[in-house]
Amino acid sequence: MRLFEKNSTSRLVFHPGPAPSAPTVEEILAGLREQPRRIHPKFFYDTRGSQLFDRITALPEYYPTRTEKEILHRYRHMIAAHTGGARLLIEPGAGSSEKIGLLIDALRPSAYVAIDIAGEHLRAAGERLTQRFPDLECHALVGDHCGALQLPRNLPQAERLIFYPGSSIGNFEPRAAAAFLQQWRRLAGPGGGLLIGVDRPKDSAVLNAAYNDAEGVTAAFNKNMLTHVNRLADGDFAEDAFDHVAFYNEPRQRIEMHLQSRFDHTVRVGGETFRLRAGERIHTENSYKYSSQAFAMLAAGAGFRHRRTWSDSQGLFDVHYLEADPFAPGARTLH
Ligand code: AVJ
Repeated sequence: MRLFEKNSTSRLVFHPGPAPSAPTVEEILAGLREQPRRIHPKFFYDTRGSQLFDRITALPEYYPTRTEKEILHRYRHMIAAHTGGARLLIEPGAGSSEKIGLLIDALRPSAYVAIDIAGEHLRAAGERLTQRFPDLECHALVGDHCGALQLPRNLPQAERLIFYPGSSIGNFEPRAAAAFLQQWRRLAGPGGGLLIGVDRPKDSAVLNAAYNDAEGVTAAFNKNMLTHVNRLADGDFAEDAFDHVAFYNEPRQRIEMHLQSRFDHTVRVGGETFRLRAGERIHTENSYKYSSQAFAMLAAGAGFRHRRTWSDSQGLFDVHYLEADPFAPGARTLH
């Protein structure tokens, strides 16, 4: 397997990841055997899923993306003043790399590493970015950022800045989110930082609308996961045998997404049979919301020092800048 492909015309270095392995199929089966059944949200993002998510970000009801972009654009110079330039910029779960485009001129990174599970989507995004910023050294690394991250060798030895926008941290259970932030503090290393987007708790009506858009794009995004799973694990799920269910669980401060079976039926996945009753739900995503204080505390517990928060005028969304705390336990390791 070639470790990387260098595009002759652009400064994009593409690092193809390992082929989906048996653990992926086993992971899907393990989730489906659970009660309630569940499928990990990372399986939303095949090429069609990534395209549907791009459509979600443009929906009138789905405020997080445009609100975060507004914050990044409005405060880009202040953000750069806090982070300092010439950093090695690392973006796990980069998707279409649209948001980083708002910051490149201000941050002037030594290089940019985009990591995503959807290889073709990642390569296309990398091509677009290097066309827009011809001097940018851009690495596209295919990989699952929920797992252990192995960065390519021969990257610039600069202080690191991890960029994690979109409130994707909300997909993790709070305890797992803390463990994830710890892993990133190690990845950031001494003098490293984290620039992270976090959606705040708010009125249920606003949140429920954001995950139940009138056009039905979120429903299509949710159901497309079944078609992706069929391809990955030799399944025979039928999308129209399910209804999209999404609601704000206020006490847990999270959006929950499920796929609800319309009638009793059986599905076969990876050689196993699953009996689904009418009304039975498969859990597909949690999206936790954090107040500014709650997130600063979570990050502090993971060894980050809170430096600064930028928010929009309506207080819907936060962009936090945190620095790796050199005195935090285990701070010295670098990956
Ligand atoms: C990409 C995980 C941040 O939870 O808001 C959008 C995914 N799910 N609509 C979110 C999503 C339904 C999104 N994140």
